[in-house]
Amino acid sequence: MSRCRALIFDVDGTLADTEEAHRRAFNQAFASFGLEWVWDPPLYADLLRVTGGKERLASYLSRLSLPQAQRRRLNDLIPRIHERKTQLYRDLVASGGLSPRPGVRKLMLQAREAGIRLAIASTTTLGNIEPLLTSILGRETPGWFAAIAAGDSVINKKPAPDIYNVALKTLNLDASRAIAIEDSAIGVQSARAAGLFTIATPGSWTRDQDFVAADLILGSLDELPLEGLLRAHGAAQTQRTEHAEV
Ligand code: XBP
Ligand code: MG
Repeated sequence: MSRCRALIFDVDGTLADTEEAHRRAFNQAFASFGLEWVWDPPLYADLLRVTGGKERLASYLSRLSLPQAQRRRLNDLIPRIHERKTQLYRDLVASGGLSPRPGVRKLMLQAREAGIRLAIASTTTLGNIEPLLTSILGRETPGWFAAIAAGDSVINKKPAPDIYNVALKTLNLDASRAIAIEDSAIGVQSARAAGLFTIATPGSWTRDQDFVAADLILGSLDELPLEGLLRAHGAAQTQRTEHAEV
């Protein structure tokens, strides 16, 4: 029997396929600062190995060969570029082109009906989350979440476990009592490092990554109802307890 009391969702790529909107917002922000940087899809897929927009920008900058004074000036500009990118991203989200990935809404409704709490653990900027939830799932949905852990509330972003630990602390739950849902290998690493049973639902940007660390891999959340997820969680917990006792 599963003792799961919460589902903790990642955001980008898990709730919706948002990375194209992030990519476009980055490129629009670069243009507005007169920078000739263009992050095309293959480059962006590679840059996704660094989570967090500001960290991603710093990592990109470190790849460029630049005179020291210019590097310093651009490094100092990162917070402003990122602030602009965040505005542009929210505008794109508000324009309404995004939809939830299959099964997301149904799973949330099933969990609410079963008295299982919902939470979020994401590296994206905290202020991006409410507009996204409102846009893809409906105006009332931000209120469905008992914990929203995001962005700069931790120093070490995914793959570190910190953001999941913040969510668990807010929920006042041990890791064994929750399930994490992720779309990327880095996210799975983060959730597993926090001790969570972790379901991977790879998306368009992450399909080719290595999900060996995940407890369960699904094409989408539509593939298994809540009951099935709880059964898999219960079986894994029993196995872990037996393993610990040997
Ligand atoms: C995915 C990310 C995010 C976004 C950018 O986060 O890496 O950093 O690409 O967001 P998750 P910001 O899958 O954990 O939600 O620019 O707001 O940092
Ligand atoms: Mg993600």
